[in-house]
Amino acid sequence: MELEAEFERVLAADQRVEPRDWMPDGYRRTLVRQIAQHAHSEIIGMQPEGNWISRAPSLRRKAILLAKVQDEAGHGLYLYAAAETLGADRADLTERLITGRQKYSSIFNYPTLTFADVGVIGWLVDGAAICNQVPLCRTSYGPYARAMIRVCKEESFHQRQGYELLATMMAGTDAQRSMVQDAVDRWWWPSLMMFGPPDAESANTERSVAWRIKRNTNDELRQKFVDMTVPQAAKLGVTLPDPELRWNAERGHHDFGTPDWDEFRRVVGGDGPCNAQRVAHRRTAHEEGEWVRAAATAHAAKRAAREAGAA
Ligand code: BYC
Repeated sequence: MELEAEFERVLAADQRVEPRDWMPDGYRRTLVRQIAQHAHSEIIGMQPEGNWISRAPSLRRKAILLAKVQDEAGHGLYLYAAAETLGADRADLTERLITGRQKYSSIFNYPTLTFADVGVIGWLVDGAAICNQVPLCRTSYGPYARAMIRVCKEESFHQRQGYELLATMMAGTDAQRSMVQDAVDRWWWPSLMMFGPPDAESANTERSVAWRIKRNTNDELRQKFVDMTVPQAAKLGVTLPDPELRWNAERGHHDFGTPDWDEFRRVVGGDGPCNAQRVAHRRTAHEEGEWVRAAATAHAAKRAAREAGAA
């Protein structure tokens, strides 16, 4: 009772819960679920853009893309480390990902067909990620909140590089401009789906907001993203593919159409355009990396034995 009261006091005072503090089992389970899913998204998220590293149109674009994809790997590592502070085992989380027992973001199950997709992922997908993750810098679990601070700084850079790439293409030829518009048409609705199902259908939001794990609901953040993106689209000179999109002066927000939630459910359920390919690729990388893990473990053991001998 005392421990629970202390936990509630920490939440009410908007302080952080730390790894050694008492916490309800459901709070721990929810965090492991969300953080693991988030970590898996960063790691799987390397694949769609990684597809273009060897075919980037210039050395400059290749260097930028390499750095960005490498950042995503780093984000995955911070997040797996945050999950470990809750008692999760990283090898077990990876096993759950490659056997389809844990989710990752729906957005990474769509193909990257042209180099404009690299720009649109930076602009829209990283833009959506920022909207979702900036509030998570104030999430109630300390290690997750602290990981998010660095992640958000890097995501802001990613978003800017995407926008800069698109602005360059929009100032190019007609063929480049239509490539950008085609990519925007394909990625707009999946980007809106990143925020999760509508609040009325979101099983976890109410509990997670009460625990201050989530600081906003899915619909609040989706609205914020639309409001933020519309003027950027106008500045770029692209059209967002939604005939219902318009400013609503009364609400002080943009009205917008309804994403295809059947498609969302299909993609989350494993039946998107690239689900099988993404998981198979991750599984192969994991299996082919076995010798690296074995070598690192053997090296650590040898070093520990040498140090024990010297002592
Ligand atoms: N895709 O009750 P709800 C990145 C699941 S990384 C797949 O609203 P919650 C980036 C949800 O898990 C992007 N599944 O859930 C990386 C739940 O299923 P379970 C990832 C989704 O957790 C590289 C069920 O649907 N970002 O940005 O309260 C390059 C019901 O949903 C999705 C994060 O993970 C989805 N889109 O809210 C570039 C951020 N949406 O687990 C960029 C952290 C929902 O009950 N996560 N589901 O079986 C969150 O903020 C929350 O987990 C969500 C969902 C808003 C995503």
